[in-house]
Amino acid sequence: MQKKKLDLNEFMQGLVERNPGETEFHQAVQEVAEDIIPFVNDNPQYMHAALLERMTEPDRIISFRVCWEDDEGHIRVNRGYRVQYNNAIGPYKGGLRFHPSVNQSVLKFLGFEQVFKNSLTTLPMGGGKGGSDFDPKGKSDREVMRFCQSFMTELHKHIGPNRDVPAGDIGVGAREIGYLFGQYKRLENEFTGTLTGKSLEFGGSLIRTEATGYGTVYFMELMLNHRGDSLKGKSVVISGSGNVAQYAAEKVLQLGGRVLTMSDSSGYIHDRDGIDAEKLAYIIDLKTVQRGRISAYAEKYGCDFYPGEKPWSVKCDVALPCATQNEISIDDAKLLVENGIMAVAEGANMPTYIDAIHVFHDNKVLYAPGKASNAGGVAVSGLEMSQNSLRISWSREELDERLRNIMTEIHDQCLKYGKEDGFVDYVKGANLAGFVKVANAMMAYGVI
Ligand code: NDP
Ligand code: 2IT
Repeated sequence: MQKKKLDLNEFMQGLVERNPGETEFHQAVQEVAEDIIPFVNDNPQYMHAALLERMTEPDRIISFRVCWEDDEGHIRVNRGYRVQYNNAIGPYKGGLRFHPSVNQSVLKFLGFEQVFKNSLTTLPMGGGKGGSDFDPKGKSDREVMRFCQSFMTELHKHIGPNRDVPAGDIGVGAREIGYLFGQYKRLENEFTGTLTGKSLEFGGSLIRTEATGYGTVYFMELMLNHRGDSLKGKSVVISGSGNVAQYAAEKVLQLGGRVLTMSDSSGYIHDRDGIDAEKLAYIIDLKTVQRGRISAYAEKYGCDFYPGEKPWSVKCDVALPCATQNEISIDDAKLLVENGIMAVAEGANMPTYIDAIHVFHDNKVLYAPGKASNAGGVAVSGLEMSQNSLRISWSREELDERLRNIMTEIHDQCLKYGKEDGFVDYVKGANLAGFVKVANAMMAYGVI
């Protein structure tokens, strides 16, 4: 039977009806479908196999109650999830997010993006994402531990080194991974590489902490090099001050750029003298050890703090959004363009609204979507899995080299599928390259 060509609006209408209210998920699919639908219509083998329809439906979603006791003895209830999105090219792989905004829509968008991202890394990893609406902010270490143990008491049934390998994301760092892995190991009575982002003492990989931020900046440098330019001497605006933002800032400094801003959910700091290595060390301590607010930086170094604002009005050459989804609106994008922005690389997942992406494209701004530019984190997670399976650990230099090679391969794939008339559409490049590998694997399996 001949199948009718796909129409973007009709496709999206069906998706919205099947997934009511899941606006983040709709947005992530729309961004991909804008490129994939014309491609699928031109490549009937994918259209007849209903690949896009299949890839927009997760393999399964697990949702569960997480009960824990706070320090005052009150019983607390949160909701935990794991979205096992697609394992066509490897075990499900992706982070866990602990943040009050977590819901099914957010995790479906993240799981969907992860499938394409992991495909781009060249490593054999499927896509998944999970987490909880639990807020680690303001909780004691013991409360976080009790929550993590309860969360893992359910999650452990669904994960494993060849099934599903979670890692960190917003609100899940070394502390949480330690508690989660400890409980997993206790329940399974097995020491396997079932989580990544582990500490070095128990199977973690060098460079994993730095990988997402470093990889994002390597990707930015590759985009600029492709235009005959580099980061050296460029002014850089960064949002966020967590794991990704910290190591993006570090790599910018190493490559000779100037970091002007960082932020958290309460506002941003603008340091006109630049955030140097010493000031960055203060930020890393402030956010990871003291778990404080970014405004403390402004007090300490006497610079401006803008409560409740995002940093996009600061004039810069390069922007690195590294906080969360939907932080660059169409008006922010217009302002960045007016102020002469050259390039944007996403450290965060989906920080830019679709209409803002169009503004960057219309103005020939180099723009790298997160699924390409922030793939360094999950790539080094993949390398952590390899090291765990081999029961060895590679050196820092070797891992950094592998990370740089993977970012270069991702950039090459974007050029292959996204370069037209001298301009590189990195969104199209990443979407098509990510899609083809997963689609071909799914075709080989038949109708499942
Ligand atoms: P962290 O929890 O370490 O840091 C998150 C940062 O973003 C903090 O500065 C936080 O501020 C800020 N933030 C979080 N939510 C909001 C919000 N709703 N509004 C404004 N600011 C917010 O997380 P990561 O650095 O690990 O993650 C940052 C982004 O990078 C996320 O989009 C994540 O999905 C993505 N990512 C992470 C990878 C990783 O390996 N960790 C890999 C690839 C992508 P505050 O301290 O006030 O909460
Ligand atoms: O969004 C991401 O790629 C991550 N949070 C990292 C996932 C991982 O498995 O390392």
